[in-house]
Amino acid sequence: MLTSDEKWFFDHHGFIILREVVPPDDIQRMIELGERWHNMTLEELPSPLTSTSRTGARSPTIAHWINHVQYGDVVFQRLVLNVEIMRVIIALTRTTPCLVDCALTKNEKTSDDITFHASGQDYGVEECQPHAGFLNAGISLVDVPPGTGFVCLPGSHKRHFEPPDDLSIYDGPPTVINVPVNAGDCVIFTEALYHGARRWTETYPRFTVFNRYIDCGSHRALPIESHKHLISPEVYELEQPAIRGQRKRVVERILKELKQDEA
Ligand SMILES: O=C(O)CCC(=O)C(=O)O
Repeated sequence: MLTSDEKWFFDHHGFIILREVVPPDDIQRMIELGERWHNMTLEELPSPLTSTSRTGARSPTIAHWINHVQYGDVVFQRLVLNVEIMRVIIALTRTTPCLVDCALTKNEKTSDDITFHASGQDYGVEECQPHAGFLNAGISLVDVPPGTGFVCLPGSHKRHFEPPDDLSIYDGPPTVINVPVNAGDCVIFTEALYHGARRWTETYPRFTVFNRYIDCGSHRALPIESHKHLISPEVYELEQPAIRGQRKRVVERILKELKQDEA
């Protein structure tokens, strides 16, 4: 499912970039919904959409995100099932992915930057296949020029040694790299990789969809049974607990489609 170059790149860097994987009409629709929902209060958001960035003791200038957007419009369900993205997610989760979050984030010039953080230490290679326990597919809906947006410490997902405390997201290569992308590009990274985001610099807002997956297991919040009718059976199944050795029907369908494309 992954080419030799992709395996090498992911193992070496902790992320992979997929270019132009989302159709322009879908990007436009997601931006329109992003503009609409981000102008709403928590109470105004259509149920079951919510925002954990607006609850608790978070900074008022944090880059806000809206969770459960796949229940808000089919365009986000198409993104969850995007074959190019799922090809990589299925491979890196050893064919047992569980969708645990689907969030639409808006960064403005006034939004806080995001310092380096990482989660889990479960990156590994088994029978020549890289795998990760917690993956994030960040799909950019806008062009993100060099100098702003996603940054990481390439290779830090191996976690053999912890990075020094004094590294800044504004440091440069070779330790820190910034990943410029265009609208429709997707950066898939393991959450074990130290990553963050530089302050947004452009006049238009930065919209990104972050779809998160785990390799086996389940998530407490998903699926949302009371709103199951708002998502397709395939997205519902993707949110179901994933069990090692048991392939979901949606995974089988995508693998079959990929095989047919190859032939
Ligand atoms: O905005 C970004 O590109 C990074 C987001 C991030 O740090 C995260 O989702 O954990």
